[in-house]
Order: sequence, then C-alpha cells, then structure tokens
Amino acid sequence: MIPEEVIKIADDIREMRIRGAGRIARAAAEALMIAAKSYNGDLEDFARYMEEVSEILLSTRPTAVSLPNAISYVMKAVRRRYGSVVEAVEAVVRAAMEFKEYSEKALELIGEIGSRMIEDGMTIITHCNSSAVVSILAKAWREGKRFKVYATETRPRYQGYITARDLASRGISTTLITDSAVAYIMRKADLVLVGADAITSNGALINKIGTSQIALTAKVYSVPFYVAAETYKFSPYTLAGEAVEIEERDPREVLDPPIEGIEIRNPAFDATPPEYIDAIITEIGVISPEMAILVITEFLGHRIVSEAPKGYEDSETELGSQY
Ligand code: RI2
Repeated sequence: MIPEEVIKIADDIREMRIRGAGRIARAAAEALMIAAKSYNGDLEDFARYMEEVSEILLSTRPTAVSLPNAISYVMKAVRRRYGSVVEAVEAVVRAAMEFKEYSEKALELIGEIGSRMIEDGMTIITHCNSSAVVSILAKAWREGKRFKVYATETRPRYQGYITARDLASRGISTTLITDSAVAYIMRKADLVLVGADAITSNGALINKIGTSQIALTAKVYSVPFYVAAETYKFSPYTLAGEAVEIEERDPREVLDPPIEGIEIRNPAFDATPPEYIDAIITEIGVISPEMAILVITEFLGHRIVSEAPKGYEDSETELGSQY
C-alpha cells in the first residue's frame, strides 16, 4: 500500500502547491524516502513497489527535468542487491538525503557564484519564481550590493508575486510589473536573471512561459540574459533526442469561467534558444550554453547512447563527484 503522505505529495506537485523545479525534485526524493520507510512487504517486492511510487511521482508534471533526475538518483539505490528489506530501505533513505543535501548546497553555491555577477546600481528583471534566482539576489544584497529588481507578475499563476514578496521581505528594492511591460522596462535594465526547469543538451532553456519573449527583448536591447540552474536541471534525455514535453495546464487557470466559443490554451513553459543566453550559473561554475553537453556527459556521467532512453529507468543520474 502506497502511503497517503506520498499520494499527498504527488497531488501537491500536480496542483502546484509544491512548485519550482528544485522544490519539486526535493519533494520527490522525500516521497520516495517516506514510501521506503513505510514498506512492510518482503525484499522481492521492494523494487516493484518503489517503481510504482516513482511512476506516480513522474506522472505529476512533465517538464521540469529535476523531477526524473531526482527520482533516477534515488532509484539507483533501489536497484542494487540487498540482503534484507532493512538494508534496502536504509540505502534509499541515504540516497534521498544525499539528493536533498546536494540540492540545498547547490542553491547556496549558486547564490555565492551568481552574486559576484551582480553589481551595485544594477536594474535586474526576473520572471516567475526561482529559488536559484532568489538565492543569488539575496546573497548579493546581504553583501551590501544595492540594486533594483523588476519582477513580472507571471500570468496565469502569478508566481511573480511570490518573488516580489520574498525579495521585498529581505529589504530588496522590488517593483512588480505586468508581463507585457517587459519591453518597456528592458530599455532601463542591465540584466535579466531567470531560473530553469530544464536545460537541453544543446543549451536551450526550458522555463516558465514568457521567458523566451523576455530573452528576445533582452537581445534587442543588448541586455545580458543569465540563467540560474542546478546541474540536475540539465536533461540527459535530450542527449538521446527526446524533446522536453511542454506542460499544458487547465485553461481555467487563464480564464474562469471561459467565454463560450473561444478556445483557450495554457502552455506552462517555453524554450529559449542558446543564442539568447549569455551565461548559465550553476553550482559548479558559470558556463556558456554550449557547455551544457559537457555538464550532462562529463559531470552527470551520462553516456551518449545509441538508443533513446525510455524515461529515467534507462538513465542514471549522478550528482557529480565534487560533493
Ligand atoms: P527553482 C518554476 O516552474 C519556474 O519556471 C522557475 O523558473 C523554475 O520552476 C525553477 O525554479 P513552476 O513549478 O528550481 O512554477 O529555481 O511551474 O526554484
């Protein structure tokens, strides 16, 4: 029996009560840990049970690659041989804790590395709500740098409000703008800083819908466009030619009640080509989008495969050897 707490975490991810690519990944690792701890069957069935839990978690939201990467990392422990259920459960708990600790440390390092790129007096535009972005801005502010942030509302779910509130509560000078005000504000901006749900092997960024328009505008006004992303946001599946699935959410998030006779679409993410990205700030350093392939192969340890992997089970994510 899959514990209710695990089903609740899956529902919370699906309904976006738990959201943000990093948080989703940590919640999935936590759910696998809870599932393992409450297992009361025999050793033979343990792996099957854990696969079932993984499937439930994987089915929640399709775009942020941090989710399958986190699951892949924990499930690697499930697939080893054990002498007892206790041993197997301990290994899963260890792997889940490792992922969570790595993820939290990565956010801190991104804050440290990224804050060096923030200068006094800058005007910075951000979109949606990214913990990696907040980590950078909060660190720079703590170091005494003084700058101004424009946060977009981020229709239709308004996650920009979360960012604006968070930054303002830290004393950071914050202005909220509508998504359509970006081009108007861009003329005065020095930097765009956004998070990531996935980075493809060719260095494209998959992030909250509207990101690519902002990148396009930044390019026109020659404003640098930076991405803050932990390495587990890099997608090994794209290495094998898989496209990142763009989540289409309920149209009622856009308009409720709908207008009769009008179709409403609600894509949650879009793709920004690598040519529009000046730098990707990761926990292992600042890289160009062209280096995404090296992060996937050299750092995460994925091989270029002759056959496309069908999901996380054929692909094992490492966390890199540094930590
Ligand atoms: P962190 C969010 O997606 C946004 O697109 C944000 O840029 C990205 O996750 C990364 O967030 P959603 O879950 O991992 O709000 O940096 O759809 O927090």
